[in-house]
Amino acid sequence: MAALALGEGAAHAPADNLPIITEVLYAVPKGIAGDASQDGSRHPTGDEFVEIHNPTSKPIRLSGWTITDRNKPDAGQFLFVFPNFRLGPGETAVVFNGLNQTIPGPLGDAETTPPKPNDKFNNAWVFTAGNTSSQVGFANAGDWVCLRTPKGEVVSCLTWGTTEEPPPVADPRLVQLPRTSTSSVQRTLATAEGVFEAHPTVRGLRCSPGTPPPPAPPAGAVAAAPDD
Ligand SMILES: [Ca+2]
Ligand SMILES: [Ca+2]
Repeated sequence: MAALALGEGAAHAPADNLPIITEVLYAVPKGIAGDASQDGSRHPTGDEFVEIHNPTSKPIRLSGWTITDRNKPDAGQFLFVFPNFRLGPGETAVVFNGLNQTIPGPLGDAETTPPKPNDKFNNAWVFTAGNTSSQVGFANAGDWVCLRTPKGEVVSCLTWGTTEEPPPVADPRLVQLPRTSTSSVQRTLATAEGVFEAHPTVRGLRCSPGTPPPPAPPAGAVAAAPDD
C-alpha cells in the first residue's frame, strides 16, 4: 500500500455520518443553577459536561471515541473514552466531569454502557468521566475540548478564551465558543450549521444536558420567533 502524502488522510475524520457536540458547560454557574447533574449541589468542576448528538439517520458507533481538553496526558488532562456504545439516530449523550457527583438515573462510565436512557435527562444516554481530581476540568478563562475517533482523528474541537496550548486543528472543525460564566453554551440548531450561543434560561435552568437544540427547520422555512 502506498504511503499517504503528508497531511492527507491521517488527520481527517470520516466525511459523513458524524456526531456533533451540541452543548458544553465549561464554566459552572454560581448557586443551584449550576447543578447540571441534578444531584442537589453545585460543583465548579464536577457539574461540567459535554453533550453529543447524532443528527444523522444512522446509528454511530462511539466505542473508543475520546473527549479531551487542552492538557497533555498525565498532566491534568480531562479524558473520557467511550465504552462499547452506539448512539442512535436523533439520540443524545451527555458526559459529565463527575467529580464529587451522585448523578441520578441510569449512568454509564468509561467501562460500562448505561443500561438504558436516563429519564432525568430527557432520555439521553448519560455518562460520568468519573474524575477524582479538582485539577482536572475545563478552565473558565480559556481551554478547548476535542472529540476524536478511536484513531485520534479530530471530528470537532471547540475553544474559548485564550490558552497557551494551541488546538490540534485550525480548519472548520475548530469552532470558537462565546464566553460566559452564567450558563452553558449550546448550538442554536442540532446540526453542524447551528452556531453556539449562551444557553437561554429555560424554567430557571441555564443549561440542558440531554436536551438537544431543535433540529434544522425544513428548507425554505422561516424560523419562528421564540415564545418564551
Ligand atoms: Ca451537581
Ligand atoms: Ca442541551
